[in-house]
Amino acid sequence: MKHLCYIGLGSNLADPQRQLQQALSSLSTTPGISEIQCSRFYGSKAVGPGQQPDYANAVARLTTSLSPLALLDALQAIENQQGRERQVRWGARTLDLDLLLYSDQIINHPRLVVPHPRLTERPFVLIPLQELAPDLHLPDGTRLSGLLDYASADELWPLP
Ligand code: ROI
Repeated sequence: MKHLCYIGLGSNLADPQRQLQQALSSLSTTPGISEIQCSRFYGSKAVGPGQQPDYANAVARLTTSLSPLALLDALQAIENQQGRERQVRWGARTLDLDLLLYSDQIINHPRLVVPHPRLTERPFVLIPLQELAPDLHLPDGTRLSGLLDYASADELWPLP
């Protein structure tokens, strides 16, 4: 059984655009993952407490035969390969890979909540997601384009 998934990519350390490229390359060679497409890369102001560098953000769509937790393991392995250190919640990071949507499943597991709980409030997720899937609905029926009416694009810009 194949599932259509969306992954949020973010980095604000150690050449963020290169981190996203490397992550896409690693995803493309992960067994059980195919048909990867990525939005443009966007620059964005850090959301969250304190001062930290601007982010590079993107959203990728892929097809997978992996279960949600196996996909999560694969994403965390790629984060770790790229030197992710889990120290401060909401701190700067070399690479963040968030499982945003797993077909139309609603998942509440101690390790994984899907749809991603903060998806609907983050322009740096909503805008690249909209670019890939303008007609997307969330599993509860919410239209993505309706959420975008509230997303301010001020803090987000396409990277060259
Ligand atoms: N802010 C932006 N702009 N982009 C992110 O990917 C991002 N990721 C995070 C926090 C620290 C919440 N802020 C972010 O985890």
